[in-house]
Amino acid sequence: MRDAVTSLIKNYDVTGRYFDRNALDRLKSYFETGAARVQATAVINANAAEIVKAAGLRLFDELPELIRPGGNAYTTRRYAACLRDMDYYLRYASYAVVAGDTDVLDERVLEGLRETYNSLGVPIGPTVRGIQIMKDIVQAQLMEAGIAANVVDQAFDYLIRELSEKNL
Ligand SMILES: CCC1=C(C)/C(=C/C2=NC(=C\c3[nH]c(/C=C4\NC(=O)[C@H](C)[C@H]4CC)c(C)c3CCC(=O)O)/C(CCC(=O)O)=C2C)NC1=O
Repeated sequence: MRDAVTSLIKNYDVTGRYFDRNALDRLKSYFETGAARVQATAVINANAAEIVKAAGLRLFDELPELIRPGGNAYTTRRYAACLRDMDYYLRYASYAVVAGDTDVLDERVLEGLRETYNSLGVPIGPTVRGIQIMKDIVQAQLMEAGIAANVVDQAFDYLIRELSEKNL
């Protein structure tokens, strides 16, 4: 599992190069945003349960068929599984925010997920929507706390993009 620094080291070491201007710019940005990324994670941690709950309510409000008979989140067990998945996405997104890298998402979350979801009939589009709603809620909380909200973009956008693309 890699963070922004170890990813760069890996990429440059493969070809035996010293860091160039581009690498140094990326390192600079990683360190300059460090405090904001840690603060953003603290906000996510402190509000995780509330974020997941609010996002779930909003998602089922927008797409009520999910929790009606025949919907994938219908029955208490599947409703709970859905919210648990949202909690996974939020927690792993918070790790990726700290790491400044999406490798943890590939390794721990996205690997094999599509196959699992397809075999269980878990709909991808609504899952992606749920992640988008969590991103919106987190960003609103960060703005309220005076923390640069864009530090969470990379992590959430990566989850959204990877999940969407793999199922088109
Ligand atoms: C940390 C990495 C990780 C992920 C991501 C993960 C996801 C994951 N979600 C699952 C199920 C599920 N996931 C959902 C989710 C939803 N259904 C909907 O309609 C909504 C759109 C959506 C919520 C937003 C549901 C309902 C199930 C249960 C499906 C079933 O058992 O029929 C399963 C099958 C096994 C189980 O039920 O626990 C896995 C592995 N597990 C992991 O270890």
